[in-house]
Amino acid sequence: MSVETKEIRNIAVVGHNGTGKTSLVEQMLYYTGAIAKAEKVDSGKTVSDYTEEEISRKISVHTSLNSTQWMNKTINILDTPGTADFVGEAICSFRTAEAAIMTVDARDGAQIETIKLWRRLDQRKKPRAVFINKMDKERANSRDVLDNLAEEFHSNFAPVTIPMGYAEEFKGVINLIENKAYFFKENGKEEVTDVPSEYEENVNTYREELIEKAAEGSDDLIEKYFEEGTLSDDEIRRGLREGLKNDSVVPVFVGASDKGSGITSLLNFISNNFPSPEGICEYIIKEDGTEERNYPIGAKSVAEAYCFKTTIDQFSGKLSFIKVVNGFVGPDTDLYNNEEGKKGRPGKIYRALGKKLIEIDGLNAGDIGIITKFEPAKTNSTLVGDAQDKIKFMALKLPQPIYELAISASDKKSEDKMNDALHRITEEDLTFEMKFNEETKESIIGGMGELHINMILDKIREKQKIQINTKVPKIAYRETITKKSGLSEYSHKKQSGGHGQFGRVVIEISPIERGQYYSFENTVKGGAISKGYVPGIEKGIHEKMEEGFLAGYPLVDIGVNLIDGKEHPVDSSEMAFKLAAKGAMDVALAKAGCVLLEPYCKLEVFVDQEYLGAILSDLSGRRGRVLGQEDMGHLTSVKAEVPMAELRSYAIDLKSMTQGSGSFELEFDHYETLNGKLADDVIAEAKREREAQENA
Ligand SMILES: Nc1nc2c(ncn2[C@@H]2O[C@H](COP(=O)(O)OP(=O)(O)OP(=O)(O)O)[C@@H](O)[C@H]2O)c(=O)[nH]1
Ligand SMILES: [Mg+2]
Repeated sequence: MSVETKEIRNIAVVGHNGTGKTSLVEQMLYYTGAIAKAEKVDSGKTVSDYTEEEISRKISVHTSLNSTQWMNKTINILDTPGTADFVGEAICSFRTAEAAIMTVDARDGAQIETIKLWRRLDQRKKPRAVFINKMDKERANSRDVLDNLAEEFHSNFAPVTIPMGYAEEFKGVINLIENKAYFFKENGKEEVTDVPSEYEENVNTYREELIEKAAEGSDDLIEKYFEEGTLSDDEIRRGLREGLKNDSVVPVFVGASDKGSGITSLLNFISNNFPSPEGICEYIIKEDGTEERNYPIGAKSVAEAYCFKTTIDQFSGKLSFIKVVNGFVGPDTDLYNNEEGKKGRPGKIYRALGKKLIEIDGLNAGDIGIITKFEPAKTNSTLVGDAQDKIKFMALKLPQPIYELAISASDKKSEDKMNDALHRITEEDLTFEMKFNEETKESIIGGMGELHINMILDKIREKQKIQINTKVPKIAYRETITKKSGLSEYSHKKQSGGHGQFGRVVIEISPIERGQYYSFENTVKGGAISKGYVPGIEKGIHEKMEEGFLAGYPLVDIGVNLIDGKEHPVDSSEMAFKLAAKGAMDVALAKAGCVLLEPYCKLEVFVDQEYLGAILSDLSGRRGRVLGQEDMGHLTSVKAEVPMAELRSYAIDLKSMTQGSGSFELEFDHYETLNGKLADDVIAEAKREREAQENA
């Protein structure tokens, strides 16, 4: 049934890979009665990891939506993958949920993805809690993790639950605000008791810490705490609730998610203290194109929603995950995608439990649900109930692909199948890109890492029964000139039977500003060339610019001045002038100091400090220029400019240099001149390829 805005809790469960997010969600669903039995991830039967690739690899790959009820609240839980290759899925969940739960391994504290995800949450000022998981493991130590988190992130971490024992001795958790002990029962739910006396001292110490941190939630509580040295139970709750909402306090829970420990306290806290969507501001795009976070959920009655995720389900077809920001969206609501001029009615509205869809009567402001086969929706689109409504919600900000491959199939039919399948994936997964590189004539796919790309290709190979070949993409070098050519002339003459061909062109070429590509000036005097032949000349110049001069890469940033020429009353034609212009370009280019340009990327690498030295020396070996470094707890981020040619296997190399822990972001930045032996190699390689093609 539809739920009032203030009764909704939207939560993104995020964290380093393998820290127990899916297990935690499974237990939350079990405790709240949404499912009859909690399964282990390794069994391949959890609600949330339901796709083939998730079951076979035992990791989450997609964000799943799971709705359940607890204490009269509807909790929409987005279970996200922790593996960096699928960060796009985590980002779409941040955008949508009002708060996050970060799972942290009780043995390891903040790991690389914890730190990176934390930074992403900081950028969005997203309220968050921490769940310190796997207390049942050897070496688990929640005290160390709390200290480590405080050191890494400088937030006010307020312990809400603390463990009773650890590793084999782990018995459950004590809830410091309820003052109750929750013993976990193997394959059952938690048993609540009074706090056993042996833990009293521990409880008192941690309660002091809780009160001190909860006070940070609001100015009047800080004052009261300073004056009186303590807070009442109600004030502690208020401090946590307000502090969580304004991101000044981070409540911390402990447990063992796949044993079902620590779950009740977390659920109680979510229902009582996590923010409802009511009045929380969404980001919109203003008319001038800038973004603003000033659009409170539930402030208007007209239906307004956005689509934050699309998947293609083999049975239900296209599923659009939507969040309603205002009004009500029911099966009969007219929804317009005004940007694309499309309109439709959802027909049916669903909540979800992983792959299971549960039909409901509709979604109020703040709620999240799914509509099927709804053509007007695609990821990032704004959907509104009024054709005149111009509101536009901000699109997801996703990182650029960092790993690219050139692909081809064995024959035309397979190629079509491959392209269709890949195209469908680009609709679902906005961190996956597919393009044809005009300059290198290759089909390129790009994604967030080797795993991401391999998984997509494996799936297509298997489903479509086609062979897909991959290779390292060619670098899109370019060519340009470094000086003026001086006058350069060429005559195209041919005498064959009847009409001959004649055209003479005199040009001068000169370098123009980087990024301007091409300019053309006609300074021919006294009608030496009729106007009608000039388009032919420009065509010839364009063709030459595309063909290149040194190594077959496109020429750029060249200004051409057409100075003089000659025509013949009978033998001249547009074609003759085109060929003459190409010839004149060859003459000019030979005199204009032609060089290769190579693409450079802006690179940001995130590594543990212990690998910093190795990373920096590796970057200099890759001709990189380090622009700066920034400490992020025990991680360091290194920003650098590096030639793209040196980064083609960086996704793999960085993993091996950092034992799998390092990661990076990458975007194309600019072109720079390539000289010397490296340039000679590129030119020689191009020549070899040309000859091989000619001989083939
Ligand atoms: N001993 C123990 N194992 C756990 C606990 N929680 C999860 N695990 C195990 O740790 C592994 C990873 O758990 P998942 O729930 O898949 O972790 P995740 O964070 O969802 O992983 P990704 O989604 O791939 O990032 C599985 O084998 C779980 O059974 C726990 O509290 N104790
Ligand atoms: Mg998972």
